[in-house]
Amino acid sequence: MRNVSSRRIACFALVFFGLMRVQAAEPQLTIEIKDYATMPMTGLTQGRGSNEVLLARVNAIREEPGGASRLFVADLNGPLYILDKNSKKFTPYLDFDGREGRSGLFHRFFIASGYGNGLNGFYFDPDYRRNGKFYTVHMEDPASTAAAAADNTHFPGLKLTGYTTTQPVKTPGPIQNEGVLIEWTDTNPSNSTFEGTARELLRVQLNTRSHPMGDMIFNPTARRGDADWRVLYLECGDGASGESRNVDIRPNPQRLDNLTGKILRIIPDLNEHTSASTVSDNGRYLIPNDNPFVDVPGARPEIWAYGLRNPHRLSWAIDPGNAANNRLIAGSVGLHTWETVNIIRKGGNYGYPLREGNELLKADNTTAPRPAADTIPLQIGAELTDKVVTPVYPVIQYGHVPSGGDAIGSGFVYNGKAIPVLRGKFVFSDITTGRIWYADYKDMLAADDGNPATMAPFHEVKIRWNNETYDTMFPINELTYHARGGKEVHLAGNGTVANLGRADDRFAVDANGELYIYSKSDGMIRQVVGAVMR
Ligand SMILES: [Ca+2]
Ligand SMILES: [Ca+2]
Repeated sequence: MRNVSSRRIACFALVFFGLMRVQAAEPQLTIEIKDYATMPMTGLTQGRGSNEVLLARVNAIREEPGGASRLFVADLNGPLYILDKNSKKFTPYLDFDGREGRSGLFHRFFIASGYGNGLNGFYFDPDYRRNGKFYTVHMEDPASTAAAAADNTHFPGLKLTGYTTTQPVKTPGPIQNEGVLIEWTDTNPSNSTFEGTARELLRVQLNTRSHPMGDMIFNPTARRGDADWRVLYLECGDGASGESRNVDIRPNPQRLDNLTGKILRIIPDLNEHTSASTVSDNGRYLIPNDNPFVDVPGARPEIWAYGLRNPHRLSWAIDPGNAANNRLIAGSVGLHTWETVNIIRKGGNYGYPLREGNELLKADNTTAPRPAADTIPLQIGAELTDKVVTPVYPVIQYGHVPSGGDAIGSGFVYNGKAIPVLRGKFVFSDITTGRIWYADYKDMLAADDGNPATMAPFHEVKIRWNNETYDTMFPINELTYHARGGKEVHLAGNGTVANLGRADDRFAVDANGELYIYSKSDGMIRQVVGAVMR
């Protein structure tokens, strides 16, 4: 009897101290968020499809350089706003939605279906304070019979003399969408209206409405005289070619003769780096001579990295001591199995659609263990070459499982000053579930080791909002969606893991590196105002 009791006590003690050990080894990070700004509603409180019922399709938030205290905010549905950081007032700056008699700029603008369609991307030129330049990416319907030219009727400050569209860069197979990159020059950045000129730089064919072109970024520590100064990194999704059963388009992310499923690197300004670049086919931008495929016959010289499905969010991790150690990070949405965070290497082949996460992706779109000889053919056109390359693998991956999610959002290595506990942490979201995780950036660097089996550990983050603590953003978004008048029972869209709709959450950073989280479902921008680890 005594033996049994002491065994029980010993057992209890083991469990108790075991739990203590687990708790001590795995402290819980909780971030505190506050409502920051309520987006003007561009969706419907009750509607059809997955896009209409998102209250505002906020998709990019960038702080104006130079300390003007203004955020520029893009809504996929068309508007580009200026948001005053003090008054929280939104001022419409440009509107891209010129469909069917609407008052915006582009009559072929497309938003009707596909989660990522509309005004997808917005970024300031690093020299914006001097030159007033910024860049946008939007989607157009090439089958539209509307006029292709921009229409400045409602934006008379836009001078269109000499404005012409470009020939689209061809993508093998049937085409549903075109992604359009435009450079804008505002001659007076100090006011809240646009006056100046625009140049279409690039137009890319996409096979379907899914996984378009969108996010872009400049290396934030590059200065005048550096090779990366004013050099634009632009992601282009695979247009859903890689999962297609149509074998004529399935290899597109692997083929170096097209721009889909790629990270691109170009110099938008024809007067920059002129001695270290060549002029693009369409004459509108320059291609740096140190891009990896400039000397490969048949390959598109714009390509910086490839073999990606939907690398829709880019960020830079900065080494303040040595800019050569800066790393470009891409979150890429997976098919049925793995969501991934990738450290982008020059010329890297990220394997898709022959790999997903660190597994083999088969022709039936299921995964299997990697082959013993882990190489894939170098492919430029329709035929394979006799060369092979070793794929580059993610540094973080999570599955489509109850503890995981459906679609990676965006993430940033926190570089701000207000919340010291977040420093050195890569904080990222899952779009549908509204889950938030962090990984230590040093673990991500360690996982970028050429070994597909090693990944950075990541840790779930809880969320404090209005004096309650939540496991995910989902209930916060759903409460707010209903509080703003949303009439649907659940949030819009599909998610296998999230089940009832999509929370639709992503992170952004301001000029000080402070974090914001924004959501399409409830059309809200929230600021991360604190964090505790205990
Ligand atoms: Ca202006
Ligand atoms: Ca690894």
